Amino acid sequence: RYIDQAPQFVQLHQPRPGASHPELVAGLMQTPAGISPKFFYDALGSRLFDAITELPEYYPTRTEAAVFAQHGAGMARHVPEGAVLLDLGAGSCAKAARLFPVLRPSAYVPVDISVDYLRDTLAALQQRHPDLPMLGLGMDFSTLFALGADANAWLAGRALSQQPRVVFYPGSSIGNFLPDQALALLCQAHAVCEAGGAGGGLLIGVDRVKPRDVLERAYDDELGVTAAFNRNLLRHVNRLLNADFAPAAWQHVALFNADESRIEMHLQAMGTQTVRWPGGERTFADGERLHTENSYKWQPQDFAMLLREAGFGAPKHWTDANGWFSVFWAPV
Ligand code: AVI
Repeated sequence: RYIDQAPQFVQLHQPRPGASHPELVAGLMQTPAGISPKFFYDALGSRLFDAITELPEYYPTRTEAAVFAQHGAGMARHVPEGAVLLDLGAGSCAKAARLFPVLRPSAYVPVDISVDYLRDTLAALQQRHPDLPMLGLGMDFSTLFALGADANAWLAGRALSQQPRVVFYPGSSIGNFLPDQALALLCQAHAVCEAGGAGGGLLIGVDRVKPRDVLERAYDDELGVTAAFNRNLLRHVNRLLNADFAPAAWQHVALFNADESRIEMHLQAMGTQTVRWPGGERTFADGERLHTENSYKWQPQDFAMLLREAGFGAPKHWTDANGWFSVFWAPV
């Protein structure tokens, strides 16, 4: 039994202050400049994102929750019981925890880049579920998602290597990847599932195309929480690179690019801005934009094709009454 034990943790990667971060610097030097949205999620950024999910304008979280609440029993007919539940971008772990009674996993393996945040939330969750083995994986799965030797040894040590694996990827975070990158990540998820016992697969939430005003309000809320989330990225970059961005001098911009089927978030320089860091600097003209995020909105038939391309079998699909958000089950 696994009682009163602190969850175990494997830290594979965490962005560190003082490291060189060539990817960040290259993005800052490009025209137009860009920063990967994974840098939103320092400890404050993770909390700001949790606040976003409470906003009346931000429909995805509550719409997805309604799809799970309404169709959870139907999903459970396809998703195997007793699986190892791998939760990508777990954050507060709340969404997966709500599914424990339906999916009855044999182990819970949350994966998140924001290691300190995950450590806290997972410790609290382990207290509430003392019998469920939990392993936190602190890693940046956006570049490579694979279980390392430590995680495989942890599963083997609990005789869980041949349990089916269910990769849970809710929240439409797949939308934050360019379609080619999304396909690469889905292929990796497929390989991870395939390495476990029969019956595994991917349970994934995907945001859908809808009227522009609904989309743009969701990413530019009245209270300015999303604006703070966007600007907090600059504080995180300041810490990582020892740079001197002045967050208050950057305006939050969110717009729907219908040709690309994506919300784009940018930070727009208010006045000329010169940003310096050890070994480099970049001057931004007044009004110049720094691209911080894409959030793709999919048509369900296109996403189903992407899943098939990644190697999954015929997917099942559930949605809400408005057809705003979809949850797919894609078997290995
Ligand atoms: C995490 N991800 C799915 C969110 C989204 O909707 O693309 C991130 C976010 N950006 C602004 N608001 C929320």
